[in-house]
Amino acid sequence: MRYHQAMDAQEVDKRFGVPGVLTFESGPGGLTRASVTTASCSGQMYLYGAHVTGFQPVGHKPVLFVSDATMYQRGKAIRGGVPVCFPWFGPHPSDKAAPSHGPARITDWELAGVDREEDALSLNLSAAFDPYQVDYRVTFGHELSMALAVRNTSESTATFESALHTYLAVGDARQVGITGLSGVEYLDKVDGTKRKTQPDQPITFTGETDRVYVDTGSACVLTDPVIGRQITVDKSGSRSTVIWNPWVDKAAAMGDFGNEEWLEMACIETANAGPNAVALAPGGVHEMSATVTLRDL
Ligand code: TA6
Repeated sequence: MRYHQAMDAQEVDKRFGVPGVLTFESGPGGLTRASVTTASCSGQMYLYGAHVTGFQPVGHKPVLFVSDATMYQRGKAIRGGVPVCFPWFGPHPSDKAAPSHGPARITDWELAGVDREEDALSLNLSAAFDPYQVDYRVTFGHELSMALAVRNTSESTATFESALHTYLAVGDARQVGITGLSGVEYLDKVDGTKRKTQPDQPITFTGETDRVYVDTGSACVLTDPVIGRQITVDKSGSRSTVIWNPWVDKAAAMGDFGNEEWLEMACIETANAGPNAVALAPGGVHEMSATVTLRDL
């Protein structure tokens, strides 16, 4: 039985809930929220936008950042967690009225099923964005893994961009370092989208940072000396990695983001964007996945 927003949270909980392990409730804005508790972690996601908003391995602090100022209302993306950007990244190339990062994160997804493993639990969601059918599997366990499978249902090649726009929670964005992209070229969106090359040194935040690293399949490691941990974002089926921190001015300009919250987050986004957009043959399927793991320092 597939869930659709037409069913209320109570009915979803009756059909898919597992007492003490997986519950569905009507969250802020009346959005149906899934709460997961396994032996290894707790997790949270909204069916609206198929939006993961929480992942906390047992004995660790929350891994994902969600703004205290986020709105939970249809038509607006939740600010933080892991927005699903699809089938375009950033502003629509031609339609100014089209939603930033595409409709996927402001769409009610169907819950197709739930799978339980040893100490992990997976939610399988799906949605259609013509001409694409998209299946999204999120597994909450020792790791957080997210896999986005896109099928082109049309008779001609279709080109899309995608991103799992992961907001990581950090102790102080000015003190984190991100490795894994040395020598990789990037489009610097705070400097006229100029193409540059990452020197052989960790990426640090000293101002607004908005970079699309291209032609890279590398994992990234964020080292956080304040919280005392390393977060690894590994990936497959992704040729772009976006690194973003809005810093002071952009944070102040965002209505759903606290003025000081830029200190508490860093985005490492698993993507196929810009020159790495995916041209998918008729009937073809493309899968992109991101896996987030923690290690204490
Ligand atoms: O991933 C970085 C980025 O493309 C930035 O340019 C910034 O716009 C951010 O996404 C957030 O976009 P949003 O539409 O969620 O405000």
